[in-house]
Amino acid sequence: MTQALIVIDLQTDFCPGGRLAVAGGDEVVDAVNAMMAGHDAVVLTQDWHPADHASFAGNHPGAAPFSVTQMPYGPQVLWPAHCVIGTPGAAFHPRLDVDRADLILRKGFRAGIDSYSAFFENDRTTATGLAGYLRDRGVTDLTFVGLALDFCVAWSAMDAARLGFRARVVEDACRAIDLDGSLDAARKAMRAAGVVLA
Ligand code: VGL
Ligand code: ZN
Repeated sequence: MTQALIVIDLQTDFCPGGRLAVAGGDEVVDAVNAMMAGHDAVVLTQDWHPADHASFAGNHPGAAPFSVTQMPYGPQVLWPAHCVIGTPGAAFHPRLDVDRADLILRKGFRAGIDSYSAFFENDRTTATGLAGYLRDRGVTDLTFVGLALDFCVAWSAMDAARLGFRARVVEDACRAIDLDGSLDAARKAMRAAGVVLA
């Protein structure tokens, strides 16, 4: 058994004061740092969007943030602009132990497709390459922590389970956006997908 810790989007824009702040997002940093030592591999994901990204409400005239639009690949929440490539908001939380990471995986860099999951973009077919990386390293067991529990953490963990990894989410080391019941829905969907909620 080879275990990897997958730290999802622990970035300044998702922490209090950021452009898409998740309540208490910064509270998980110390717990996440402490968990790194207990894993054979540590992967950080980094939400990484160009300024003209299609998931930003500001790029859809008249659209309100947190409304839902139809993309060629299906429904998509329109977010406030966040994690724009090269901006301070896209940086990792300053206390996150970035030096300990084996791999930093950036996602969401194609202007036309959002990417919640660390494995597949939101069209559900464009792969990020993470599955191949983990398999090549012989990793079998994945523990997910970070932000946000009901979006990027949940989508990543469910994809992991579907791809045949053992997938576990440590909820204490996550925080949620909770948009219109999204947290309850994500918990149910994760359990149904075979993800262990710890
Ligand atoms: C996320 C919304 C948009 C996340 C990323 O990390 O959960 N949510 N981009
Ligand atoms: Zn994003």
